[in-house]
Amino acid sequence: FHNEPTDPDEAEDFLRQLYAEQPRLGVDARLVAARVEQVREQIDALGTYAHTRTELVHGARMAWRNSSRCIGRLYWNSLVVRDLRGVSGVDATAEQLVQHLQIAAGQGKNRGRLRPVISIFPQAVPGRSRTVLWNEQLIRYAGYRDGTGDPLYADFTEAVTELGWKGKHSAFDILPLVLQETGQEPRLFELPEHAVLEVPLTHPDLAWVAELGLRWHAVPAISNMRLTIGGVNYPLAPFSGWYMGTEIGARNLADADRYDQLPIIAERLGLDTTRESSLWRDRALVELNRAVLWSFERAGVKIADHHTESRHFLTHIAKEEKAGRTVPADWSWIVPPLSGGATPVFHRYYPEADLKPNFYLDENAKE
Ligand code: HEM
Ligand code: NRG
Repeated sequence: FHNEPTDPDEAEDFLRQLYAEQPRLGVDARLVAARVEQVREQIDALGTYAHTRTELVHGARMAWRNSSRCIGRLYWNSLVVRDLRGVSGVDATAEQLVQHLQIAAGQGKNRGRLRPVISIFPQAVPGRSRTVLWNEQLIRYAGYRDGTGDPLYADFTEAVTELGWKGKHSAFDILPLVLQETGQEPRLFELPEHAVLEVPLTHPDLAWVAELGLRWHAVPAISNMRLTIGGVNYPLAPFSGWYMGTEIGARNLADADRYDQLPIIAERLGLDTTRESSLWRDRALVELNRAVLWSFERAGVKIADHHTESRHFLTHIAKEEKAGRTVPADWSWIVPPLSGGATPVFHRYYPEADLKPNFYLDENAKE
């Protein structure tokens, strides 16, 4: 349940690291020692302690920096941190989640200029109830038993249907948020249209791609990972940046157990799907990924291609090493699912340390 008392040694490690790597905060050794002492006293008395605003902001950025599976870490130090530690209850939480999506997508003339954002809700406190979000991501598409939509969310869709939700039964129905106060019934919150930026897919050369009716949402906002900073757990801390095109074009729309579009595209391309050696899957993948990147770019919505993002990741490693830090990374997640060997991240290994602060996936958050 992750609301055991805070480990004081983990708190101390974090505080010492933070104030050592941020000399600009002007906190000298004596002040760090005093802060460590104060935190130990708070933990003794209350079972946990409260971060200062600086500790929260920098702790969240360090958690991103330590995320071994993330190729997008070059911009870790500019993460926008929303301090929502004072927000609880299903209604206020839902309102702030909607606001997260609006800030992340950019507003007014900046709509489409995506900004990396994290919204941090109250920390876990021993014995205290909290507001739980069921959704894995803030924006996801429903999946129906007849195969319509995203099969990955068929169980979730069934669960919200039992709670009274009714989808339009299109291939891209946005699922509602499900929020639950400990000990109470879950409540559904439909995302308002203005909070969900989406891009319909077209293709630079193949006009028929538009007829497939494919689309994807602009903001990937993971909402089921626990943020841990200095021994304090934040069970609800959704974060978002922007997509790398392959996440959509080589996985979400391509996987056989997701939208499974490769056979459809290969057929429209007139390829020989009876022989694997025609490489019809590969050719369909390339066209689908071109469609994703082209459509987002034309719509003015930030997206990254896997070649550029791979180069940025190596730049990130070089910068970090200059700062005296190693970059833990998980090869099998870092290497893109398309043209792996054509990107520079493929041709090397990475240290695999589990550093904190970090994000962790807990067992199914609901119930
Ligand atoms: C995973 C890219 C921002 C934390 C990933 C993955 C990609 C990616 C491609 C692998 C996803 C998969 O294979 O399903 C990016 C890009 C960003 C970005 C292009 C643009 C700014 C962020 C931010 C955070 C973050 C802002 C947190 C503050 C993570 C974490 C994972 C991850 C924790 C692992 C998720 C899991 O275990 O399921 N990222 N990311 N990323 N990213 Fe990033
Ligand atoms: N593959 C998932 C999203 C995982 C995280 N990716 C990001 N994160 N780009 C999907 O929805 O396809 N981010 O915070 O930008």
